[in-house]
Amino acid sequence: MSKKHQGNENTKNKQLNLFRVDDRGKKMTTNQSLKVSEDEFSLKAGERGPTLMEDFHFREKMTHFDHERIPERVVHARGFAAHGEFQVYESMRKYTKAKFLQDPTVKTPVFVRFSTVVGSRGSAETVRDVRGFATKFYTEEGNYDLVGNNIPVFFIQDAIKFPDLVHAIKPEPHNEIPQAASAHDTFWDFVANNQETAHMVMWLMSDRAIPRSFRMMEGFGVHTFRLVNEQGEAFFAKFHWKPKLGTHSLVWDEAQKIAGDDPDFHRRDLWENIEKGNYPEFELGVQIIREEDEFMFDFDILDATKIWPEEIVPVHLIGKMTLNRNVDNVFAETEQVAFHPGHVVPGIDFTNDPLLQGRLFSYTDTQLIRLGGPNFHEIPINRPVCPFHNNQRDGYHRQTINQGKVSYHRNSLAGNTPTPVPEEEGGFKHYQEKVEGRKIRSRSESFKDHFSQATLFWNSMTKPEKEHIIDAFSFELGMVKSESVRQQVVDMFAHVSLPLATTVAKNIGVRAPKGGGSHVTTSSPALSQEYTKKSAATRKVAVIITDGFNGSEVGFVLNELVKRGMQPEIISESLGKIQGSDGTLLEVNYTFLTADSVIFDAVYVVRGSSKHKKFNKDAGLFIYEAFSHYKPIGATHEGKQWLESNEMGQSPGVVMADNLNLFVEEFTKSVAHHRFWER
Ligand code: HDD
Repeated sequence: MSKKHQGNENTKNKQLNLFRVDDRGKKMTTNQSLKVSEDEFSLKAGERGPTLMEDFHFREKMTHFDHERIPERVVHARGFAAHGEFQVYESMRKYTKAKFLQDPTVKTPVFVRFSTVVGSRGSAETVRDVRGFATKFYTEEGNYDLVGNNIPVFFIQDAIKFPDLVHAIKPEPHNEIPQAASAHDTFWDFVANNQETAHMVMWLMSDRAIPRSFRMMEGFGVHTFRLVNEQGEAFFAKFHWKPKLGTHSLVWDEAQKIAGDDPDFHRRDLWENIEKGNYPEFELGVQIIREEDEFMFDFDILDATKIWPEEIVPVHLIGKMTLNRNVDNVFAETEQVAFHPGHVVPGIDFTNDPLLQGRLFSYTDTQLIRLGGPNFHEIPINRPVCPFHNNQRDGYHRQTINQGKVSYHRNSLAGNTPTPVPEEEGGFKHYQEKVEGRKIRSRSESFKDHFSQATLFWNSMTKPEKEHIIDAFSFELGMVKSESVRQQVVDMFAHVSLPLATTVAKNIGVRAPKGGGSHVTTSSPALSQEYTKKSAATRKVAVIITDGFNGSEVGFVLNELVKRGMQPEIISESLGKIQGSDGTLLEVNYTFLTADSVIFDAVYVVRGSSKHKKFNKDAGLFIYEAFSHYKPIGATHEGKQWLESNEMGQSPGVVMADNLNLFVEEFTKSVAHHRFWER
């Protein structure tokens, strides 16, 4: 077992170990294990002659290369994943018999893949989009997949519209533009003509769609699922993931710049923090509604465009997931993992949500083409940690060698095995919901209110959050060429908020909506990110410094920041070392060429006594950009004099103090505060 995996020997990790190969220090062979004597020159008829067909080594190497790619996911193509473990806080016996939710001492291995939805596999990560949050629990009763997003509702109510939605939001087919963006005609045409999208679009235009980090976003199962206990009682349930670091976002200008600066920003952040031991933690929350209360609400609980406001149905935190290990190989694990909302365990069941019902078909279907056949469950990352036995056989890439001649049920030759398992012994039995109805293609009346919760969301935003939503609509619709579509969207969102639609109309050059307005006056504070957890832990601080700084004092501050969990990085004119006035040497991590302010959460300006003109210019631009993105800025020593001499010095979130202990305390608080919108 390699060093990376020592001390992390859960059932899944042990299983994966059977498949891991380390090629380092080994002799080269072909795939048939024939030792290779030459790998640089193909076999030729004479040194300047043609390559020979006989060259099996060349053919094998080239053929394998030619077939290296598989189709990317039709949505959620760009993703990044990590391993971890989940533990329940206390038994959930009252609601569900799912084994992994019973015993607080049991650690269930998990694999989580985060993703954007629209962009292709190589697209930038900080684009405005929904983020996928898919978790595979390797339980002792088989795999359970919670295939969620970072937004708790969805665009459409019925899965039959999914291909239309995706065609509308993906790059337009005639020129394949724009990549990884919803700011174009076909998406907004879809929105205006499918008004069930209203609620989700409000979330998409909010800061939720540009998360600061995968580690700082919520996850939601979206659908109403069913929990079933040992006594056969059922409860409606919604699942939530709550990040321990709180829910935080970027600002739009910053997100766009990062997309160019570091298209891998989110995966780098996840990868680096796991490597450093800053393991991301998410608490699992459930909302429960009793069966008899199904019709108590002013929304239909089967409608995936609706939330259950947390103030009405509280979220109970029932356990914690910790992501503590990066993958060994992105293709083998992240790319080949196959999620499916239909992968359930006894105690977790479905409802008639028509979006969920359609998903139950789509995921296996897509894996068949993407992973090339029906045996994708045998790929190491997809294998359950408990054995599987049935009469399914053969197909592309079959690896299991099933022994014996019987592959059918019922049989006498194998004693009628494998045997179905009665429910009392752990066999999955579908919840026996009574269903009655005529075959019909239509939408229930109870699904037809598309605007009330969109307004609830709008009402729940703080002033800066509302401004960001207006800006986002104005940007996205500003990119729409069809004036008719722009007008339709404005008229539609007038039913969510008249002030919102009127302001946007002005920004995008269409007439103000004639009708509209909403009667909804309630709000749900849980929807605003303003009230989320705030912490300075793991925040990246850019330290702007050059020669001639006060070595011992700056050393003290940097140490204190690290003690408080922050990650300071030294930025100066060139790589190498800078020297303090007392001879202290500091290693430079980035130059102004290799790092921009957008990849940091905060700036600490020290400066130093050196008077390099270029340093002053580059540092000035760097600091001002961070300032304009509302970021915390701290300054001591020469940096302080510098900030005092311009308007920034007087602004909120700019911390300066002569007393260094006080400085560290105040700066830590402002880093935890994340952004200072009042600037
Ligand atoms: Fe989906 C992938 C989440 C609706 C069809 N979906 C996919 C992934 C996530 C979600 C996180 C990526 C999984 C991974 O990382 O491999 N999808 C959702 C959520 C939805 C949703 C939260 C609404 C509540 N999806 C949805 C519908 C359909 C699909 C209605 C089709 C009927 N989704 C797919 C898919 C994908 C997929 C085409 C592409 C790759 C894959 O499944 O494995 O089958």
